[in-house]
Amino acid sequence: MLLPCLVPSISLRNVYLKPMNTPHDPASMSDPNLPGPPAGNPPGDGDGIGIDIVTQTRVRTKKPSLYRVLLLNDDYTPMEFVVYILERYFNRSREQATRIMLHVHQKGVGLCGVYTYEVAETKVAQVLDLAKRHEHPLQCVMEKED
Ligand code: TYC
Repeated sequence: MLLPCLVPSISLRNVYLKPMNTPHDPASMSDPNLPGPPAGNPPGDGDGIGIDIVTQTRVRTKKPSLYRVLLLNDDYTPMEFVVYILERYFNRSREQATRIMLHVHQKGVGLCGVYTYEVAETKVAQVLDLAKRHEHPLQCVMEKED
C-alpha cells in the first residue's frame, strides 16, 4: 500500500512583478530579457500589486512501516486455543494454524502475520483480550520490520 503525501511548494521561477498602475501590455515592456507574464494570462489578481505565485503540488508516495505479530510459547495455554486464535484473528486455515502453533510450541516464538502499525496493534490487543478472558497466559507481541 502506498500513502499519498501532498507537498505544496512555491516555484520562484514563476514569480514576477508587474509595475504598479500600469496596464498590462507585454509588447510595451522595455527589456525583453526580463521575465514576463504568460501570454493571455495577465499578472496579479487585479489589486494593483501584480504578483503571481505559482504553486506546484508534488505527490510523494511512502511505503508504511510493517510490523510482525508474534505468538510466544507458554506451558499452560491449550494448543487448541492457540489454533483457534490463529484461525480467527490471522485468517489461517486449520492446517496453517496447527503448523504455526506447533512451531511456537517447539521453538518458543512464531510469526502470525505482518501488518501495518494499527492493524498489528489491534490484533495483539484482540489476542491478549481473548486469552485474558479465558484465563490463559498466552503472550502476543509486535515488532517492527527492518
Ligand atoms: N506449549 C503449549 C502447551 O503445551 C501450547 C502453546 C503453543 C502455547 C503456542 C502458546 O503460543 C503458544 N499446551
